[in-house]
Amino acid sequence: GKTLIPVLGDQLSHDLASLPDEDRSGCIVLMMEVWDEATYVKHHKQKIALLFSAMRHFAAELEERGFAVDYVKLDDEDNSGSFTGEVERALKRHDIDRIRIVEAGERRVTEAIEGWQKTFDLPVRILPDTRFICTIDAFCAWAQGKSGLRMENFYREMRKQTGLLMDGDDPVEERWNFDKENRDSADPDTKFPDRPTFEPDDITSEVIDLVEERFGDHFGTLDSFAWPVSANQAEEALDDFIDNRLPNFGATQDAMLEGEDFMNHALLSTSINCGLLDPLEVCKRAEKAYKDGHAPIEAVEGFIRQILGWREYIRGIYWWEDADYAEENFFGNRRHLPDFYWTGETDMRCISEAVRTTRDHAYAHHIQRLMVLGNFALIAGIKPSQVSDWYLVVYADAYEWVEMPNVIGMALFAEGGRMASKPYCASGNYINKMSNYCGDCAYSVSKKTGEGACPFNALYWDFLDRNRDKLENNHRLGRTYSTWDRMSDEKKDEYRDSAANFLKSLNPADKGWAH
Ligand code: FAD
Ligand code: DLZ
Ligand code: SF4
Repeated sequence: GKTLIPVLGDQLSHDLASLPDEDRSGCIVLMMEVWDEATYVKHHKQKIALLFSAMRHFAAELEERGFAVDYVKLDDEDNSGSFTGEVERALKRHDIDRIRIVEAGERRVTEAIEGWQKTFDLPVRILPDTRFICTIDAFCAWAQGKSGLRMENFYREMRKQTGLLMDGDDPVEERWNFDKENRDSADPDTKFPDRPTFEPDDITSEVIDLVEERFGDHFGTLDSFAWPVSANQAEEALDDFIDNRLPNFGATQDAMLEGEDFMNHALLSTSINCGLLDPLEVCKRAEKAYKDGHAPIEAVEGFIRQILGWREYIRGIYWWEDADYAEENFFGNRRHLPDFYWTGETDMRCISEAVRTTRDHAYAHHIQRLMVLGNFALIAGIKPSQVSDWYLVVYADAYEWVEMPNVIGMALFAEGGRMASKPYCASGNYINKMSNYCGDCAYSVSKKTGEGACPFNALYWDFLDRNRDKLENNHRLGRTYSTWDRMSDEKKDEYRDSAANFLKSLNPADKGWAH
């Protein structure tokens, strides 16, 4: 018999551990478009189109390389709709005596795979995903026994382990971290390079029609679909980033500008996360740009930190945490997610802009995700699991392993601070400093309370006030609480009343509270 090698939608890498380098005749690769995966949350249309198109391109490449590929399309008759159902059908089509698969990125799928050996009465070998730079075991060994799991410490270990930006045992230019140089706002007149776009070819066009037809009620538009869908295109996108945007990546990393949806961001997460680009290779390319004098250290270090540091750390945290991570709710928040996360219909300019780019591109850059959409959900007290589900739906780069720690741990502080040393809460002042949204906003950012005041201002203080018992011992918030304590009782009440009025408008009475 042969070996069945199921390849999942985010495993589209030619060096995937389950794919043999030689003797391809002994195996059959199984790829499956299945209803369960496309709808376990109602993913943004562009995310489904990206995955299906990338899967079809990858299958064609495997065939060119001599693999026998059994590809199940969504509309194939008898498609059972699930991974397990499709493996079962494949076992009937072929003479198979064992299964080999790379571990899945998400718990839900991992659990299904772990049941196969028993269900099918065949040996099932589950291999570690070698595309990550740090294995799950190595991360857990690092995390074991530590009181705080700070990204910075993990990142330094990874720098030493990989030798990236190292000079022997020391960091190049004698500093680990150039964050201080990377906190500028952006001049509204800045001309940013155009985003590289990849026109839909026949495969992508067919998939786009399929998605429109079968997932028409899902969030988002397909009109501006321009993501790389093959390894070659992703490589082009990487070249474009290194040449045109990496040199300025650092400086405006935290900035936001109206109508500038991409700025100097890499736009590489969709490709890395489904396997079209290898994260370590991406880091090496950036390091080379530094060594060649093409990009400065603060840009390159800032970029490598995101991938070698943040991305690997986030993935480790996902597997380090328990299965109930999804339900963490440190502040006990029960407010429903407001409709404007879907419609964009709000007078808050920063939010309507972030929702617009999310709808149009299945993308928003990091500071929009963290300091606008995430910050609002945090200070307005939205139920974390609802926020997390929203993020999993709307971004083309979202898989539970990366979305969940970013939302539950980083943006919402919903696990009580195992990841972040303080909540990323901010008033309108921060958004005004880092963007040009406030000038065009119906609200006034300089007005603290009352009619027409920026809602972030009162929500910020109200958040700190109502969660005082949970936060006041956090030494990084000591000064903030002193500022609050110095306010008059009258002022404090104005903040509380403003926040209460605004929150009332968010929660129509008929909707009640989340449980
Ligand atoms: P750049 O800003 O140019 O960064 C370069 C690369 O670094 C990215 O491609 C990505 O691979 C990596 N990276 C940077 N920050 C992170 C991070 N915090 N976690 C993991 N990787 C990181 N990223 C996802 O890939 N999927 C998600 O579902 C996701 N959800 C997020 C939710 C919230 C609330 C927040 C605050 C962040 C989230 N991120 C997520 C991280 C980050 O915002 C995106 O990776 C980034 O915006 C992708 O765009 P880019 O490729 O232009 O990234
Ligand atoms: C995200 C996604 C979607 C929308 N559809 C599929 C699919 O039809 N077939 C598939 O193999 N993978 C899909 N994926 C990606 C999977 O959800 C991803 O492989 C798992 O989350 C990994 O645990
Ligand atoms: Fe956002 Fe407030 Fe600025 Fe309006 S004034 S854009 S709501 S921060």
